[in-house]
Amino acid sequence: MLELSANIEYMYTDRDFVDRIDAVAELDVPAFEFGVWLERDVPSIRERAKRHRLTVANISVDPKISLLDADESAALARAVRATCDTARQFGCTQLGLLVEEVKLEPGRPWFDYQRSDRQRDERRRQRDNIVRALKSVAPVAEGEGMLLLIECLNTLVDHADYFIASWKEGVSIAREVDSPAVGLTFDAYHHQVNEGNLISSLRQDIDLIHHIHIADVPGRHEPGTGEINYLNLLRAAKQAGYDGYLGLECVPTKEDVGAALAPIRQIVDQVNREE
Ligand SMILES: [Mn+2]
Repeated sequence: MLELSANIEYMYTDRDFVDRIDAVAELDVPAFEFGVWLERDVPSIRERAKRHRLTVANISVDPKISLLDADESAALARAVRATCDTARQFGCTQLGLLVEEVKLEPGRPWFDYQRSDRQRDERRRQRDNIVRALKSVAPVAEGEGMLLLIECLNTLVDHADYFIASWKEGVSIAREVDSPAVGLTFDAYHHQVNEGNLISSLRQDIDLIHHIHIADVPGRHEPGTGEINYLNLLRAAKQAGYDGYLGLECVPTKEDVGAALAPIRQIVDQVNREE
């Protein structure tokens, strides 16, 4: 069954962070998620989630550590351990992990790095560092019963210097790590901005996809405001065997968030009813 999870970093931003959980409960969505947690009031978040019987679907590994840098492996292991401890308090078993940014030449599009041998070699070295870093922390996550989910972000609109700009590269990294504790978040918004081909990607690599993020293009607003056909996409996800959360990482266009989310809720209900 597909279930919505509201990302409270993106909605109700005029409210105190913990109070946003009350707003999610009023929406009658079963789960919420957020990113980094070190500067958040973890006990209050836990208490509020429990009060409303809401699931915490996903949090991010914190502090953010660059997986591109081979010297950071001890810091990464510490961050993963600490995040597992926090996630356990919420009953959350999925940890988002961003690999961070290429710092060679900020603002340069990733495909430009293919032009010289030196740049190609540097990118190759950084890619291998990501694989090595993930292999080193995979047993930690596995031992804790947690999933580490890397994510591809778009480099054309929002994250010019982020390393994993293509789904294929993210998949190749996860396949090389080859751990049941390491998979991918499929972010339909980022994927559509950088490369499109959403349904094919999703079908082909569904075994690695443990979480889905949704928003529409352009603008990262709620599904239904742009060019992504969420009925067909979510139907394909369900038919391929996806059975999990759809993290709403969108900035609603309406003050009435419930009204903004009505179309995607209708789509999720419809897809869930289908055989
Ligand atoms: Mn995302």
